[in-house]
Amino acid sequence: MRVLHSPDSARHDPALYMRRGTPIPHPEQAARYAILRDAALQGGHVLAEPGDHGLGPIHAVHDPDYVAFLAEAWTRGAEMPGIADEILTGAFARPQMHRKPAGLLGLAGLYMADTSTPIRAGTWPAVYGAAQCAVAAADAALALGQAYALCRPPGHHAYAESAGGFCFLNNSAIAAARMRAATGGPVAILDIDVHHGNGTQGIFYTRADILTVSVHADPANYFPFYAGYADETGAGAGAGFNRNLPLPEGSGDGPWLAAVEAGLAAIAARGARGLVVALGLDAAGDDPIGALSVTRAGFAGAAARIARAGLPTALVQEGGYLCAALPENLAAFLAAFDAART
Ligand code: Q9C
Ligand code: ZN
Repeated sequence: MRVLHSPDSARHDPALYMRRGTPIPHPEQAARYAILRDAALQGGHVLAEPGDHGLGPIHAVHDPDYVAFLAEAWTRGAEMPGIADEILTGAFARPQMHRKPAGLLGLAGLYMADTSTPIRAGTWPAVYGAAQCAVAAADAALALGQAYALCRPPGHHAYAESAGGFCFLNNSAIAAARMRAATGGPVAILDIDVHHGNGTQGIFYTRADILTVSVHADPANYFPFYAGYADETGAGAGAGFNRNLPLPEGSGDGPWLAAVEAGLAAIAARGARGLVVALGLDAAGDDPIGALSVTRAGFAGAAARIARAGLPTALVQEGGYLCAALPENLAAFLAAFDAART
């Protein structure tokens, strides 16, 4: 398996995160990058850096003003008196409030959904490098059959013009748009992160050429709360091209793999020419912020089923947080995918 990774990923290292009223060390830590990279290396996979494909593939799914905000925010930090290591606000625009302020603090609240996405000195290089990995993995998947993008920070909670849920640029959406352009489409995204891929759903909700399918813990009492329900099936030209498969909290391998199979059946029925897997590993039973109980064998089973779909496949890293199972589950997924392809 070709592994696309960017050392700049380690330059975004958020410090704290408010969880249920308590500040905790931010779960999406820079250490994830080296842990996932080393797991891939020890699995015998071939590591490569992505090259620079520019802003074009990013602008294919994101608002240019939002991208410019991410790229420039840290250099405008002097506009925020008292700023230390992070640009972050506690005041957020509501849907009824849609004026765009000039100042940096107000822009942060316009372009962010929550307090999990602080912008630090190294955030933009990390975010940009992760997006480049997604682009290069899409290209490699079409050339070689499959590739894995070790994207950090993750992306699937990012909408066209907002950050949230540890995500800034939607790496999976960027990869899918790249495959759509190269193949003529249609292409599909199968999101198996424990959290609903709300940003990805939002980006493609009215499009028929990029089918979005997400398997996740029921959002009725779990992040991202406000999207991810089974009755969200797409709108306009995209009606019927979004599929949500929420599972009860605590579900294990049996129901999770059944949902993955249902997602793959929906994708096969639409004749997709390429597949992006939003590969969160936080459905694991011992993930520190997870809500499902998937085992290493479960991840291997999902990988084999996905590989057997026979599509050019870009695996794009999403969530999956620090625990003993994290590198084991990545290694198991990549090994099972390769085994089912040979
Ligand atoms: N008390 C990804 O896995 N945490 N993002 C909500 C509420 C937000 C996860 C906790 C989780 C975001 C890419
Ligand atoms: Zn997640």
